[in-house]
Amino acid sequence: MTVKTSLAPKSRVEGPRANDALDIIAELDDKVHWLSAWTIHNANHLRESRDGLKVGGHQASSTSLATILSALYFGVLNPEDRVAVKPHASPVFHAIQYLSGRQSLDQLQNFRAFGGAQSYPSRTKDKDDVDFSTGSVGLGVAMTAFASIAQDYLLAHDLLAPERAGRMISLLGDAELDEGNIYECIIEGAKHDLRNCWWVVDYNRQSLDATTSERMFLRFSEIFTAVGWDVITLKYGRRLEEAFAQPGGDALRDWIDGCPNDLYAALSFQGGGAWRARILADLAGAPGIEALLAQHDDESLSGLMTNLAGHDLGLLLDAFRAVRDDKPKFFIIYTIKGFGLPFQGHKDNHSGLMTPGQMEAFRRRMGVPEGEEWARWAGLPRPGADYEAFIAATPFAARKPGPRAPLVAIPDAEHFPAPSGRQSTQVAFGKILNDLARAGGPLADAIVTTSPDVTVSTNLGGWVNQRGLFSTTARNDRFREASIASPQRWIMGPKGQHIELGIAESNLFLLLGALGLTGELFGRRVIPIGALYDPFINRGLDALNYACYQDARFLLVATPSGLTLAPEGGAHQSIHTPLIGMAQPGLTYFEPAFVDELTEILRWAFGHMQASDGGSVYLRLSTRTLEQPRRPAGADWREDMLAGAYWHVEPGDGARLALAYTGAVAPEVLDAFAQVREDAPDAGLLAVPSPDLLHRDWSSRRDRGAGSRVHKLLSRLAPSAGLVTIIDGPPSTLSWLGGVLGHRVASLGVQRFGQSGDIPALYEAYGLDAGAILDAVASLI
Ligand SMILES: Cc1ncc(C[n+]2csc(CCOP(=O)(O)OP(=O)(O)O)c2C)c(N)n1
Ligand SMILES: [Mg+2]
Repeated sequence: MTVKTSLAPKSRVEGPRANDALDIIAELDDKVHWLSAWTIHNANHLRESRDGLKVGGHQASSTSLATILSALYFGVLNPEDRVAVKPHASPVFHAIQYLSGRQSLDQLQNFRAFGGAQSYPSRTKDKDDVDFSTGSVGLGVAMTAFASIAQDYLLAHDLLAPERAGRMISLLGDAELDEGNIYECIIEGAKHDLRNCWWVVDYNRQSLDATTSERMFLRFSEIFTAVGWDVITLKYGRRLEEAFAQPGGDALRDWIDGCPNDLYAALSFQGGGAWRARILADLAGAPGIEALLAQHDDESLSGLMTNLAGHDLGLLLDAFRAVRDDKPKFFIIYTIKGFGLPFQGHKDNHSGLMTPGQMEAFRRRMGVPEGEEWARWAGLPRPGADYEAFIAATPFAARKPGPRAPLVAIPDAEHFPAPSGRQSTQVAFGKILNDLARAGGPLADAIVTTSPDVTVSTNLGGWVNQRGLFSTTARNDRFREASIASPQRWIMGPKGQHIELGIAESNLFLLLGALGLTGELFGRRVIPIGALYDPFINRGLDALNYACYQDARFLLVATPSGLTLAPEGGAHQSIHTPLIGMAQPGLTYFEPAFVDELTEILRWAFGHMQASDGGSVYLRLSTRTLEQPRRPAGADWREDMLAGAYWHVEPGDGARLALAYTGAVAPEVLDAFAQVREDAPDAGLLAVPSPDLLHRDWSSRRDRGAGSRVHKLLSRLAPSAGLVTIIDGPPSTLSWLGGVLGHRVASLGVQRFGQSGDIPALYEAYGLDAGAILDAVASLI
């Protein structure tokens, strides 16, 4: 089976009304230009300012992309298509939504204000229908590719009907192409037969600081062609093409083709007189050129010379509608930054704002009546009802919010048996997934795992053996066919449930982001699980943050972690990841020591990932094998554990001492604790599998934490008690416990880079062994 053939693009605005439609879209596009500039102007010059800060917004970046966006939304997009809009063209997106009746005036008037439309399109914060958040450049771009792979996964698993599939489209700035994650993404795309993905570059040859390097379009073209994309370059608008067809036109075209970016930009800023002088000087004596330029006064010449493809609506519509296949498309569309505004082409225009005087001139030029600046149709040549009817008939208008994706049932606790005997949390995690795969059921069928080339070493092998690798085409395991012994059985096909990635952690988080949004984007939920080495979270951190910012739901299993990775040394031992886990919104961090904790956490996580007020979950696991605890009969530790901490050994009331620990350092803690109890028999031992949940509950309360879970737990101790905290990670993960009730605290953890060794040597050197714990106890007593 292959999923390659099922989806053809379907543009529906065509046929006899096409010319009329072009005029209407052009009129709407004028309004989009106006409203986006006005929205920014209002935020900066008209709305009351309480703090005197410049509000900002990007008039130059917006006008650069406006016509491309108008073409897409009013003439090309289908309801199933999903779009990532260049972050600083947010006002254009909101203007289009406003004209389409999907955005309120109040939101536009409060652009960049608290509760108003966001500076950059935001799935979670904007009130209109943003498909993908953008902001950190490059990430929204790659997100569309991974969303397309996620869509193919759903199609192949019969979770999405082919007619519900769409094109995943990114509108990006040319400087975004400097971000390395773009290239990691397209390499991965090539491996996964990426399709139905368009990247549309607003090629204005300006970044934030300056005009960009020459002839990069050639390099981009080569790179994208090499990884299997169709590259479509749209350079000149039709007015310029007509000029090129006249006598002198060839010379003019050659001159523009050879014109350096900065000169072209500077002339665009200077206008008709400067264009004329420069071209006549450079092309003196070229036949026909003088007559060609003489047809235009300065204003007309300026319009002609800036008539690039990205500002030619008809050309754009034709180009987008000409796409008939699902091969990925890379559009390089020439534009002018600040097009039509007084600072067009100026190298400093990125954050330029029109002055009130310039805005007034712009209003008059756009034919917007004074006092009707916000009115949807004011100044346009037709009655408003015509525009409303037109927009209502566009294909995109048929987009409706879908019902909430159905929940995936989570099996009862007895289906999550805790593997017994000496275990590491990493091995136990692999076994639990393996058992789930074998037992089958809705949860096992909904899980999709992924890993950046560490599937085997993070112990997902058993799961993959049973559920196979996802690939749009079937492929057998040749090693197996040749009877070569291997514990791994890598059978690939459209029904596989593991997506194997190359070693690029940024791709892992973007894929988790896309898979974690399938419920929202495609109406069907999958349960994504990503496995990687804990230290390499840092490599993909911005993409992780980005996935969480969009409220994507996934389980991140990071293993091994900390100094317990002993012989692997300092390059692989993670230190500060617990603080990432605590500080990252949208992500709940757990670091269980024991397997019975892990199974409880996993069941909770599968629910939390699906709850409307839930989020993603990060498990920091270890390869260290630990003796599993025998819990006293009837002990009820589970509820406290899932809230972050429980008394592993209850303290006596008013006890003078407690140890609090997180994770795989448990054996040293238990050893030290046994010795402590000889002198202080009422001392308590607090297990803290989620410093994150515990801290969040405590710090988010307005009663200074008095009603918090940790307050209740620590109230068992005497006010003067000492508290020793221990984690194979930053001591600050737990040191705050001393602030809850003012207990004296000594915090042990790792504050220097690691190195090779065995665990006893490292824990001794870094002050985490039983001796160090006892020393800390002594210092408090
Ligand atoms: C990761 C990241 N780094 C830096 C920025 C700040 N920044 C915003 S836009 C931009 C460059 C804009 O150039 P381009 O992508 O060409 O867009 P244009 O405005 O020219 O359309 C930069 C550096 C950012 N948003 N994200
Ligand atoms: Mg640019």
